Amino acid sequence: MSEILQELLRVSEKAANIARACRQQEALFQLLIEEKKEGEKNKKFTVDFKTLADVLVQEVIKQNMENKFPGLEKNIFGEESNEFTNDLGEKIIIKLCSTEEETAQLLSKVLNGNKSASEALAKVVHQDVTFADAALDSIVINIPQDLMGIWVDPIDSTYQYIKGSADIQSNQGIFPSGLQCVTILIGVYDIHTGVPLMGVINQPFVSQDLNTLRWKGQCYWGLSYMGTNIHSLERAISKRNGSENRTENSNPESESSSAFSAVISTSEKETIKAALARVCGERIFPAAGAGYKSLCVVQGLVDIYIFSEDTTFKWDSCAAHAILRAMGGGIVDMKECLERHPDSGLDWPQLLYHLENEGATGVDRWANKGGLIAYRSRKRLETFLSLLVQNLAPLETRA
Ligand code: 2IP
Ligand code: CA
Repeated sequence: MSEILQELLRVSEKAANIARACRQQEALFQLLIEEKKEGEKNKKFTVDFKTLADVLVQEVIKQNMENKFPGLEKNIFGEESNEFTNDLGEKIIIKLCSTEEETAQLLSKVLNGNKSASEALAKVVHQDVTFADAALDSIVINIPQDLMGIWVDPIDSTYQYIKGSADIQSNQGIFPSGLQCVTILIGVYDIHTGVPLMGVINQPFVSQDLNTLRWKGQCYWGLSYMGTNIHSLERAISKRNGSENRTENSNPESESSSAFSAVISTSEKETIKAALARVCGERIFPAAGAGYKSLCVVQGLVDIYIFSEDTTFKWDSCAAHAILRAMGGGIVDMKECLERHPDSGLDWPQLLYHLENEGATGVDRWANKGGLIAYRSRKRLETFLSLLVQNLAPLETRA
């Protein structure tokens, strides 16, 4: 059923258009600017515009999927609720109406009558988008629809989105901050086993045309189901390797002894950073956005994305996890990896997506509570872990 994946790609592109429109269209951009002014939040508008953009993108994804695959919407989950209350105390459910005019009217209720913004937003929401990847046309895969759950992160790295820096320099291809760190994440998992099956990462702001100031984006996908593993980087990798037919990973196992590189959160603990410095030397890259950091692993810019805290969630990791699985990698629970005896012979503890954390409430029910490590090559992960354990041990006993 690559039809579902094709549709996910299309709706992710629609979502990317909305994200770009909010930065590029004057009426909408003004609302984002308002967000930036400290202390003025919510004074002018009933809702944070950022929250509205997030919710709207999530609803667009949900309702477009529902239109094509009725019933699927009840298995689509995300962080945001689509219910708002306006100044008059009216409850407003944000949804796509059947016409652009109706959607504009609904949006104007939460935007306190801001007509130009509501109309601009409704226009882009209702715009038709075509998006296809020829590589997907040839694949016939039947994943039963009622087996699929979907995690959506409509705009990951919202802080960078609002801040909107367009002129950040990358360090060896990796952006520490800026609009490049913004991603739209859609991950499909098996509702019975929690294993990720399909993933789409759309990066709406990759490069900007300095004449028109328009942004171009890029989209990555992967599918891993019953022995079929395909992903969007396959062709780029085979071209780089000089053979069109070659389909394996760009990161051959023979590289296992070369130096490691990692992306980390800017809020990573000092003890972990110190241990990582011993393993990776200079090749540690702080970057914003959980989705963006995992994309750096997908793109082969680094070996590892490691995070020791419990502040990423299922919607942050599911899409990248599916793509990495299709590439022969994965995302594992960091705490469990470190507690495991290296010779246990057990499989690495992959993150799963179908079960809530016991005893947790609110968003924490869906936290990746043991932290995470994302990787492309299992062999590399194993070598990395043994080095990390050796370098953490003396630090931890000293602490
Ligand atoms: C956030 C966002 C942050 C990330 C955090 C996510 O999602 O990706 O950047 O923190 O874990 O939950 P960090 O950048 O330190 O890795 P959102 O932007 O959707 O709230
Ligand atoms: Ca997020």
